[in-house]
Amino acid sequence: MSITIFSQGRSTYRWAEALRERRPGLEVYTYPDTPAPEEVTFALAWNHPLGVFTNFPNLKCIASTGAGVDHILRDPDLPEGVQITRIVDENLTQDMAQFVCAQVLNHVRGLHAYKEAQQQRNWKQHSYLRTENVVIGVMGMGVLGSHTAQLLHKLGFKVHGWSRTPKLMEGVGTYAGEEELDTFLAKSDILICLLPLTKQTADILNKDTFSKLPKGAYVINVARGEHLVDQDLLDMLDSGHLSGASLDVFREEPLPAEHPFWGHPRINLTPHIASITNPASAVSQLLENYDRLRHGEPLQHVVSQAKGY
Ligand code: NDP
Ligand code: OXD
Repeated sequence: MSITIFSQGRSTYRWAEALRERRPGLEVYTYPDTPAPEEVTFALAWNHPLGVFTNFPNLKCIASTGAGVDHILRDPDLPEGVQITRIVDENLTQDMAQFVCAQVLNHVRGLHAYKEAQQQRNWKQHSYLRTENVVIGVMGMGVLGSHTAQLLHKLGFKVHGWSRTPKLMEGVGTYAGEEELDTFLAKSDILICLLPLTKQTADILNKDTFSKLPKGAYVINVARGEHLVDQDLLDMLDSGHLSGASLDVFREEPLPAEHPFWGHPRINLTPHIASITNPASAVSQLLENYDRLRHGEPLQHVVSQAKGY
């Protein structure tokens, strides 16, 4: 039995190092340097080359090195019967919630304006919104969304969430399913997307969705670039219906230099850093699953391939 890391666009070195440090003697390879493909039972994956797993006949588990698994499930040639797992990590959860709070506070306190004003040596005070007068809608009330909603609630915002199945959360209003989406949107001064990317959620941040938000709403997408219809966001910003957006994820990453988002005055852009999995912190759950697999025990954090998350 051995572990192989399949990753494009993200470094494999820290994962290999963390695995070897925590479990000296463990056979860890980095694709394509895999001497015996038939020995590989456990894969760590981020944006792997599509179809590659068909060359590994004894693969039993593909573990995403992130919280999302869309990059694995988009492969049409996944081996039958293989289990897919994802990272659920306290640090990742806290980092996401803190990043979103930072973006929200930056928006409600209008801090961008002061950066521009500083460059012009312009001393001018602006009024700002108080937290209790702002309603925040969180799309996706899973591990990351529910923690983010709770932290925003603690800061004093009015918060409500939207998910596929109904939830009960103290201090946070909840809506579920397509039938409650419009009511949820109509009340969201700030809309945060923390949905997984699935067939049902792709392109969900579109003109129709935005038009149901109150005028002047602000949008934060920290989930996946494919949730957002780029041109619809630009149109709604230019029409004045939306006041601004914070984007951390994009259809194409790195975002191409000629993309209009780069230079847009009302878009705040970060390079997919809202919350980054730290191998040193997350490696223990991967090794736990590796051991469970060897002992024929049920794995943790398995995703439903039917639901897509
Ligand atoms: P979870 O699987 O824990 O939560 C997903 C939530 O979305 C659940 O509440 C689920 O509803 C809801 N949902 C799924 N499908 C629908 C639908 N069709 N309609 C309404 N709600 C739906 O995921 P996480 O919270 O762990 O992560 C969310 C996403 O965040 C990841 O998939 C990833 O894409 C992104 N991410 C981004 C990072 C970054 O740095 N930018 C870092 C980490 C993750 P229900 O509860 O009813 O099942
Ligand atoms: C993740 C991510 O899914 O980094 O963890 O986007």
